[in-house]
Amino acid sequence: MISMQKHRAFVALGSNLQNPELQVGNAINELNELPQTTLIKASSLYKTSPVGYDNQPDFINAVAEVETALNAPELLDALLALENSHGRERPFPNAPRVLDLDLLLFDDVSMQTSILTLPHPRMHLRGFVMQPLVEIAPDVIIPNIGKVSDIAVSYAGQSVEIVNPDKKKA
Ligand code: PH2
Ligand code: MG
Ligand code: MG
Repeated sequence: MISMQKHRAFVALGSNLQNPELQVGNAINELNELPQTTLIKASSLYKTSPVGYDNQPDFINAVAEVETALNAPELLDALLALENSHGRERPFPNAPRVLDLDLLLFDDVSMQTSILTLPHPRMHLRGFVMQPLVEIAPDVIIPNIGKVSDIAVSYAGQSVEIVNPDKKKA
């Protein structure tokens, strides 16, 4: 029997269209349905102000940890297919979206190809990624950058607030 190598990966989820809390909540569960992939942990949902292109609604963001026997390009393809199944469109860079799934980390892989850069090159600069990540994986090392809990300190000008389920309106 061929032994399948298991990998540990972290995925950033984001949405700011069409009921973002539902989009991100459903997508977290759907990560567990991807081929050869198991959801290990998911962060809380966070309400975050837009970074990069300001003139758009606030986002819901989260980070999830998965175990997978897919390789990194296969996992990336599966994430793009999941985005598409939620009706993702790409009218222009950083446009509002129903679902964005970004591969942040894949084991301790550091690589740069035309389709995929690991670790995600901007992850450590983004509060909407680092705050959920430090909640579930403070001890993880970002290759060439450092330990998550050392990096996730302050992100001037960006609002990142945990969505407290108890405070949700019925
Ligand atoms: N994603 C971006 C650009 N800006 N801002 C927030 N708050 N959340 C995001 O997920 C996000 C963003 C590009 O993918
Ligand atoms: Mg993104
Ligand atoms: Mg993306």
